[in-house]
Amino acid sequence: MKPIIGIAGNLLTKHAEVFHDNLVTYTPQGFVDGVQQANGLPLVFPIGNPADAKAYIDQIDGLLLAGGQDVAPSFYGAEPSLKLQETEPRRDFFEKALIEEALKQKKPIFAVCRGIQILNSVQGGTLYQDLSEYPQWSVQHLQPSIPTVGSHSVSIDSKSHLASLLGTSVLVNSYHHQAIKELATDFVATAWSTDGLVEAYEAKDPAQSIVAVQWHPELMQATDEKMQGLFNDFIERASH
Ligand SMILES: [Mn+2]
Repeated sequence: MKPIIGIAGNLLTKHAEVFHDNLVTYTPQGFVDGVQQANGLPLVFPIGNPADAKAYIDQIDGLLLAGGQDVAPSFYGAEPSLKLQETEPRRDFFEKALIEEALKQKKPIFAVCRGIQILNSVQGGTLYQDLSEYPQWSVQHLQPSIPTVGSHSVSIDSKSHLASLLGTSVLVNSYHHQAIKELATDFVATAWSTDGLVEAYEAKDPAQSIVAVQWHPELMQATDEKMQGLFNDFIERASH
């Protein structure tokens, strides 16, 4: 049996001509490709009623949290700063319910970009709303170049699960203007950019199987075996 991977989908809220201005539910293709190439069965969840989270999580072996909008600052007790970008509160509340149910059922989680941020927010952590407001973050985290190639390095804790997959240093792509500020106490940071920003974390509780990364492995997996390796590992974790 192939493990079933629930992917929390997004809603295209900007009217797109190609869809005749209709609203469209979607997930970036790299998540589908990464899961399929790892022999998993992707299942995209449209944004829905938080009360349905259990019914969704009951059906899956792992939860994938994808990239997208900024998390609403109210989720971590902050007011919106001037450089906050688009938020989608319906997605925030639905994903919060999916996360809480997945943790309750101890289903493996793979969180990417916005995913690392909302997971941290739901568990009591906080975010930087825009890195340019803080001069200490001196590495470019919003790369203007193509996403298939990494731009900044991260150093990885040699004792982490992530290091067993990527080694202790790797080049990652970077498309985030927000980042982890205070990490939730349930998590332990496992990778940092050279300016000290948290780029990955895992769960402290060995009963929870979580890999969260700030970069976009789904945009590198087609050409980078190590990044496909994160998907292979997720499917492996979801197989138990
Ligand atoms: Mn980065």
